[in-house]
Amino acid sequence: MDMNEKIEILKSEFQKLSKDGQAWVQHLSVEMNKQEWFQKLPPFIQNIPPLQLYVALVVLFLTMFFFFIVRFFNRKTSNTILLTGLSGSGKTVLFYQLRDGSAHQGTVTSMEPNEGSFVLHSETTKKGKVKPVHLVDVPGHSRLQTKLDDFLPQAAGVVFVVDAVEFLPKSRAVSEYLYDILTKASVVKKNIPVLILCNKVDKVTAHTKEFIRKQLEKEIDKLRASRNVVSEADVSNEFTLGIPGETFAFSHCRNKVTVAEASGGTGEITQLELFIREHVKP
Ligand SMILES: Nc1nc2c(ncn2[C@@H]2O[C@H](COP(=O)(O)OP(=O)(O)OP(=O)(O)O)[C@@H](O)[C@H]2O)c(=O)[nH]1
Ligand SMILES: [Mg+2]
Repeated sequence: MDMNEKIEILKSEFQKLSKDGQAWVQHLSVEMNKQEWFQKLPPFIQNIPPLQLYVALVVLFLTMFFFFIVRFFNRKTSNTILLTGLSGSGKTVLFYQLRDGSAHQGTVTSMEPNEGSFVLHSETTKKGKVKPVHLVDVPGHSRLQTKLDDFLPQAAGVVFVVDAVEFLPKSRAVSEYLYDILTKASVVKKNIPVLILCNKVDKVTAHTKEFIRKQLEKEIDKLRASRNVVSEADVSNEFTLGIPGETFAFSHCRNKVTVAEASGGTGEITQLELFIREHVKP
């Protein structure tokens, strides 16, 4: 073996050694990381056999998945729409328009919720199977407004009917009732959509929906200030409305709040039907 050959062999040996060394150092640092990570876990977990740990994780995941599915379908399958609003705003007339396509002249102040499950009158000519809507007309009389709480947990949507003709003299009472609905835990937590329906637009003296929306936002802003003072004293489960420090707007609500027009008297209820079918799929 000449000198050159010896040098070559030495070189390759050295290269091999340094490669092994590098790999060994890498392996060591990974192992150390693993151990450090493992040591950070609480001792009782370190003592659990890995198989049990995996089973527990799988069970936890499946349970979460199950709850998610149940919630998802519960919400999607609800077909209840509530008609609310002050007495005389025209809820019962709207109820009959939706069901029969006629106004049933001569309705009186309702004393009981008016309930029914049916396919909307305008859809009766449609071919194929249409999912019925469960409609509840909750009386507007102040002593009967509490009936609303019985139906809210199952609601897919709430229609808040406002008399657009007699709006100004009643605007304070209208705002108070709407404020109560928008701050209810069952509405906020379940993100129930609310449609403010300005009714009786067949009359020339009816206010526009834009005017009514602005007035309501102003009134609710005032109410918010006065009610916040009260609710600091007695702890209630109600939610506060809007963004603190900003003038109230319906767009600040977590749930969707929209405004539309209708005339139960003349049967102009397209926007109402669209809202219903947006939240109760046919
Ligand atoms: N001009 C006009 N009048 C209407 C309209 N809808 C309802 N009305 C009248 O408003 C009055 C009250 O209507 P209702 O449907 O009984 O009101 P409600 O909201 O059910 O009232 P409560 O049952 O007391 O909560 C009736 O005299 C109706 O004829 C409408 O679109 N246009
Ligand atoms: Mg009624």
